[in-house]
Amino acid sequence: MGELLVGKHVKYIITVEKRKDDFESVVMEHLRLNGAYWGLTTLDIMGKLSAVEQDEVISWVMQCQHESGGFGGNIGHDPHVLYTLSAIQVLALFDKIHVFDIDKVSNYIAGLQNEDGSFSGDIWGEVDTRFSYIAILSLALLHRLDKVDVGKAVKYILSCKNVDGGFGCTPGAESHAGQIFCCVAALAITGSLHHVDKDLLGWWLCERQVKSGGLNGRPEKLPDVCYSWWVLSSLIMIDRVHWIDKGKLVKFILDCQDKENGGISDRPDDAVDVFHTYFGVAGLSLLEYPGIKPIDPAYALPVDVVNRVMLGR
Ligand code: GRG
Ligand code: ZN
Repeated sequence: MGELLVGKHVKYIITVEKRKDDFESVVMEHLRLNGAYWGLTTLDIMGKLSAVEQDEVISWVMQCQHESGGFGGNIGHDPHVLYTLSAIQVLALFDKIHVFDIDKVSNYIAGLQNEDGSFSGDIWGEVDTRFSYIAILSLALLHRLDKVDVGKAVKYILSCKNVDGGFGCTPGAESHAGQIFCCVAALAITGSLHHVDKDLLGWWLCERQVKSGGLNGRPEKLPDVCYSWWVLSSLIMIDRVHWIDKGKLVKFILDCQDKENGGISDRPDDAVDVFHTYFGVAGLSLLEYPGIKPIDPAYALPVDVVNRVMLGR
């Protein structure tokens, strides 16, 4: 089995951050703040966050803020909770959350809660359990969870639970590993995991491992490195990670590396991108791969950053 090519991945992430005109950068333009979170968190858990110019990143993040208090994916783009969370996470990595006007940002997020406890992603109103997670995580990191009705938020998430133990994006929607991660993590952050049938959900999640060792997101689908995050973090939160073959999953992730130019792809021999590089390295962190910092499965940030932000340590 190969090993994690840390030096090559660091170089790949830094080059993607700087390149502005190649294919991936063009496709990613509207998601740049998400991309910054993926790339910088990956660098941090590999112990290489100092390789980026911190002041430049923070100044650019702050320019992505809209007058409503929310953040867009890039300068001049419309605000959305997805990018607002990335902005908070990036500043948390650099221990710079105090740079925000915390009440302004948290009022923007709290204003997106609906009467039934659900959250919209932005003013256009799309509702999804992804946005429940994002709102709860963002407000927790800002110490402003009291600005929303947490009881109702939890009730809405539970209304998206299915008979297979999983969760979907809205009530009645099919279980999907990505949505399961969002719902389980939101329940973990709010201290509500007792509402999850851990054996039933753990069974559904561990069945996601296929012969190659990789994980898929739903029955009959292809394995993909990003599910090493969505599935594995969920299994850890419900204390059932010993139900999968960890060694085989490590091998699957390492097999998805571009051994020449760095970066990790969704499955062996596909093209690499920053998203899958993050989920590959973060997955290895959850699997306790040597030399990689531990990442928190609910907060999706390095454990030392979470302790600093949440406990002031
Ligand atoms: C801070 C980690 C973090 C997340 C923020 C954006 C978000 C919150 C969560 C997204 C959860 C989600 C729905 C992930 C799934 C992404 C994905 C690979 C979707 C593809 O689904 P399909 O059905 O692909 O097109 P499959 O794999 O089923 O073929
Ligand atoms: Zn993927």
